[in-house]
Amino acid sequence: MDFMYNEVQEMLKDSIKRFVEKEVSPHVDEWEERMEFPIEVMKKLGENGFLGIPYPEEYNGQGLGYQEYIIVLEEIARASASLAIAVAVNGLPQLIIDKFGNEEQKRKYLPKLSTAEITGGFALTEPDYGSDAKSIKTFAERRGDRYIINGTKRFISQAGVADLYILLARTQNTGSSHDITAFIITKDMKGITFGKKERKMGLNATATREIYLEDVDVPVENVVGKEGYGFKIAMMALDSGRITIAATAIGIAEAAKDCALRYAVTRRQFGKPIVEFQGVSFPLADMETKINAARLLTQRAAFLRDRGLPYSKEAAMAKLFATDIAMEVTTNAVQVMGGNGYMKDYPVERYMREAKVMQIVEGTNQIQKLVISRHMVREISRTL
Ligand code: COS
Repeated sequence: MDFMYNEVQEMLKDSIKRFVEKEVSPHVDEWEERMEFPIEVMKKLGENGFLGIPYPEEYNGQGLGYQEYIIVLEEIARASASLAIAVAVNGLPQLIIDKFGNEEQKRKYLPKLSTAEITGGFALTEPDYGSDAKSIKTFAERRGDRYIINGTKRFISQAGVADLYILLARTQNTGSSHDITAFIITKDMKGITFGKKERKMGLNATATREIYLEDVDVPVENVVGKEGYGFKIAMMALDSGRITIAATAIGIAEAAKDCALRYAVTRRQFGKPIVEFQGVSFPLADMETKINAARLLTQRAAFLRDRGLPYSKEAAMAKLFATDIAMEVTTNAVQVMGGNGYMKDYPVERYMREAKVMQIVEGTNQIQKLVISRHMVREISRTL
């Protein structure tokens, strides 16, 4: 086990930091205010290789791993959680096509997703089925070499912005998770429309919309993996996605801690910097400790994934812990900064709003506890 970044990881951290300072940080307030997604910056991330980090070089990837990918996500999230989430969401079709797609699908889509020539999304959730993902109702009826898909997807990040989506739909109606199939659908397909932009607590630069599918005619070659294998594909993708959400949450927490710390050493009350009061310095110490612990958990999940070892429980633990501490850290950062923390003149109130959704996306933290405890029961059962 090695707790130091290697040379490649150090270089990557430096280059993404420089990119973020130049292309992201100066514009974040404007993107959030105008609720506009910076697609041109996403494209620059792609052109600079940051979107293809854990994918094979033959498909325009960097041939690295999740340990490198989370370095990039954390740095982006320190400046813009909206952009980090868009990168993480783009990663779901990337990893699904990379892991489960056939050669033709990989050649057709992976290089473009890695360079952001096209961007991607993931459509699982429906108005009536969120945590209970295996009960989705969107239906794909097989007719010869086509599927006709009808249904509604809800809370889809980047819907309307992304060009391509991995969409989960039932292909049978027995109620089993084995009825679900993963499809590649594209924005331009006839019968696909998008709902209004949802008004959200945070991440306002990203678009969240419903997707309506009315007799969408999808060729059989757009099935990813096999018919009936979609639920497992979605679950495995979410295992990886949870690592990216943990990294995003750590980025938000780091940014909040930095802001609070800078404030605490410069703000004076009762004749001295407020950091000299334990009521301020101890919460800062807790922030630093918990952020570091969350990063270690996240790095461990990424380490296991990169080695092809089981990591589902570790990814859930990383997501649970990192997002919970991001909520705690951002809330306490606002508190350390008092009235100024509550004002929009400082970014900590935004970090607090952004941290909240991290406890919800890619499986609520209650679902993470379900996943973790089921693994624990399975592990102990083997010894009984
Ligand atoms: N990897 C591979 N297969 C998995 C898996 C995983 N991580 N998790 C579940 N499966 C498989 C199970 O092995 C089971 O397969 P078999 O029927 O062949 O035995 C099948 O999937 C059904 O699993 P399970 O019975 O555990 O399903 P449940 O409905 O009880 O629970 C949860 C699954 C709740 C964990 C799942 O629905 C979930 O993660 N929900 C949250 C969804 C989510 O994260 N949404 C976010 C929106 S997308 S951003």
